Amino acid sequence: MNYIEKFIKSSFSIDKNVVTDCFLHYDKNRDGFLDAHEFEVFLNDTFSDSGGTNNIQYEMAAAILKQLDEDQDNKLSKSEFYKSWRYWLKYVLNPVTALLVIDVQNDFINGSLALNGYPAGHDGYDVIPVINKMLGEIPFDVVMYSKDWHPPNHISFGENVKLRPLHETSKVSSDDAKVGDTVVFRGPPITEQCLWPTHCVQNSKGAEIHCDLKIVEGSYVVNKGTNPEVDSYSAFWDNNKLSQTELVNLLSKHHVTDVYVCGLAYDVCVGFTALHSVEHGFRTVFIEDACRGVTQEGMEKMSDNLKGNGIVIAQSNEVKNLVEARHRNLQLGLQAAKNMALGREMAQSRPSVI
Ligand code: VGL
Ligand code: ZN
Repeated sequence: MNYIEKFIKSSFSIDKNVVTDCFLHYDKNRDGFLDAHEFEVFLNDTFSDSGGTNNIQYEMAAAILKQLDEDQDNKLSKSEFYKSWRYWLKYVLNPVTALLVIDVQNDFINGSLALNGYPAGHDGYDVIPVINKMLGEIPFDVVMYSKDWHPPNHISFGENVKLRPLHETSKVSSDDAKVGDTVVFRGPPITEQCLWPTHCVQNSKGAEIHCDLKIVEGSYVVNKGTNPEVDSYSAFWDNNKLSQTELVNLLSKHHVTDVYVCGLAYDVCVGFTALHSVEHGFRTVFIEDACRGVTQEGMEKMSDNLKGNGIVIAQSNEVKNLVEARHRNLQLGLQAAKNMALGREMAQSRPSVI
């Protein structure tokens, strides 16, 4: 057991003596600061999973230090360390987790938009046993299922292309437009739209969550894509970012820090939900083997996009250790540090109340 493990249990109480002991342990040269090297050793102990060591990249350590280091002198004072314990390490060691299960609906499995008819040739059904296993074994604090939930006159349906005028920049005319094409609607706002077959129509059989998916007690369902004028790949914002579902409020109400996403489809709705999740400041994990996609190229592009935005790509067999904070991932550590720095900046810029 490394030194930091001994402190984990006290991380809720944030006993000053415990924090001081920890600080002294890592302040090897006893100068009253954790310098960049000493901090790296601390990170190495904190972010190793119980099994082995996890090689801290130097840049990652520097990036985390930069966020925690209030006066930017490239070392942590005792007071900066206390604050970091309270507002950063606490969340690293005790995350509040949510699993978002995106659009595991009949239409994407054996209905009008069944993934097995698309270039990647994936079978949407295959996510179900993977997700059910996680739901049975992993103590997520919150579980949420999203449903693509379109009205019959929805803008994304190929058969509706003539319901709205196209913009002059549209490369395809309404007479030629077919499913699979991308058109541009005049709006306002001007809206680029990939045309899909009619799918997930509200209250239809195709819009139901597949009956083999486990629905846990106390979970939530969020509908998306309900506005006929705009598509919504993400379960947070619509594609034009004009409105949000209740999802972010729901997660905030539960004090969720970490969002895990899975479901259908990798390169469309799961991917965009993950991107918006990290944009909201949630530490975000994309569970790759619990997703299936539309095209190989789309999935590769999405994967790069996710990584470039600080989202952790994990496999389902790694999730339990992450959720229980036995495995502590550095990238997620960096996100928590950024959130702490943001909170500090907001507190400093807030006008004081008289
Ligand atoms: C989706 C295409 C159209 C999805 C929804 O859930 O990934 N894809 N609408
Ligand atoms: Zn849709």
